[in-house]
Amino acid sequence: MKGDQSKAEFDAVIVGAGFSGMYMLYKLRKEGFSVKVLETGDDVGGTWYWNRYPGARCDVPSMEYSFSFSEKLQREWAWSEVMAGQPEILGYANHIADRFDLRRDIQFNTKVTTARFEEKLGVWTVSTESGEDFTGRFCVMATGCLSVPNTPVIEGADKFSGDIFHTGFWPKEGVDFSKRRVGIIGTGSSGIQAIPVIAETVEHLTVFQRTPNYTMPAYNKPLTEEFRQKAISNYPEIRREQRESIAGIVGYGFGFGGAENIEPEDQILKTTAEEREKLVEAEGFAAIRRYLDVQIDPEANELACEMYRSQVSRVIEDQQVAEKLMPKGYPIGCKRPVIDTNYYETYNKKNVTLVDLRQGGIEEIAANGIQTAQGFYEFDTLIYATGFDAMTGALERINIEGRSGFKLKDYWAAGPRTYLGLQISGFPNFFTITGPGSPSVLSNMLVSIEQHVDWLAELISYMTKHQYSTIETSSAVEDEWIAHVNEVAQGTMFTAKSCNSWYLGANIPGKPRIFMPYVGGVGEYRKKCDEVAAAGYEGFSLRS
Ligand code: NA7
Repeated sequence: MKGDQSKAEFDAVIVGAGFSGMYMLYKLRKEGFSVKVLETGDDVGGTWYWNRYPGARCDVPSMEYSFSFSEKLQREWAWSEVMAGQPEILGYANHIADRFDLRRDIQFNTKVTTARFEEKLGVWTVSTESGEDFTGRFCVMATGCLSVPNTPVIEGADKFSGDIFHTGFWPKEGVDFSKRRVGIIGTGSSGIQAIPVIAETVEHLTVFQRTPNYTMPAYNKPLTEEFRQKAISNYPEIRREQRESIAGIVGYGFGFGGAENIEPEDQILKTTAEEREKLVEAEGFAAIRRYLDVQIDPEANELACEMYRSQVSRVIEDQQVAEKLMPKGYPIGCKRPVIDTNYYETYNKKNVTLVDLRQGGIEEIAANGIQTAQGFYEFDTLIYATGFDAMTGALERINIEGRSGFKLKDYWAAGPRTYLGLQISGFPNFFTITGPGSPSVLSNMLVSIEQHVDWLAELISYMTKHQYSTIETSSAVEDEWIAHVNEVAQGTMFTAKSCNSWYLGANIPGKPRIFMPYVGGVGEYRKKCDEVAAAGYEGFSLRS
């Protein structure tokens, strides 16, 4: 063991074998450290392992939603579509595991229940549901941001007599929907992706919508070999731009339509109603992506919302249904943008019923359907597309104890506190990959994962070389970082008063309303992390 400075069995124990856990393992192993990865599932893939619902697809172009750390890997993996579907992304995760022989250091079917810092020994003991203990000098949480499905508490839920599924916990063998009458609750990304695909084969689909969403057509299509080769030869530039960008996405040669030629002077506030109407007629939803002021100016945003609603009414044949599908009262861009394929068109099908819960909410779930204040809807299969306890959920479900038995769950009772989304005061040698306070879910996750893992691997090598045994941040440093995270989020649509997103924890009853990710951009964030490292890990105390 390279860093054998303590009584730990491993240099690092990593929790989770999604993309972040896999890359952390690869990187640390390459540097000569001993690593054990513990994973609940029976294989790699994390989010893409669990979210197997029909229609599950990435909302980042696949050439960009890929790792850059291996030139061979990025040349040899041939994505088949502009936006890859879940089976292909899971295939990519498996390919990485095979190619770099990762599975030999991953223990599957292993649920971590506790991670405790043993102060006297200076090691982390990570314990599992089956009673095993693993010790590491470092403990790295690669537990994902959308890994704890949220099932709302609804009266009578246990009385439902048919099959029940959650999009975030979909059965491996899939579900045959033919001859089924299905009820689905939720119209976030998962619902919006699943609804059109399920509607294709189902006898009848009833959609229970609490809040209509803003969603843009994906314009997904097959990737040609010619385009792929061109992108590969441009990879050095694409990767550089990704790292310096806001969201880790260049949109190289893709664009969702309408957004390619935006100029800074393109402002919706400068347009007339007729111009806007003409544009929507010509370009559909894509017209709305043209304007830069929409993200920062509430008045501009409302004009974009009007354009959006006018396009909804064009696509939907029954205007009563169109009215139900129109988002109102909150801005475009407050929630995570949804990208869809044939979502609105689905409501023109005869076998699809939309229940707008704003006109009478769910009262209870019965054995054979849902009773709402506007009537009873009968079906035999229930799907929850009700999202996740995002960003903090997976961490708070593990009993994490730092110095003096200090519990993370207590420390975060009023909301998550971190320095750079990487470390928490009172928890030495403990790290979170893409944690709250880092760009994480606001960015291309693969870009952010690579940056966090590279930074952490360099830190662990530095500590080993200089014989430091612990690294720890302080609550004062956290305060400063949190103040900065809040400052940059102010004035954006993300934190608008009328916004209730999972970024804010607003989807989970009782969760503190805190804007969790860092909106300053992956480029700025990377710069900050590099400066911190260059200054001898400023904001952290290193001890021998
Ligand atoms: P989301 O975006 O959190 O969406 C969950 C949906 O479920 C949303 O429409 C909710 O309505 C709805 N919901 C939640 N609880 C209820 C109850 N009790 N009754 C009715 N409707 C309910 O989760 P997704 O899985 O779709 O997407 C998460 C991310 O995964 C996504 O952003 C991508 O990054 C990938 P609400 O809006 O709260 O009224």
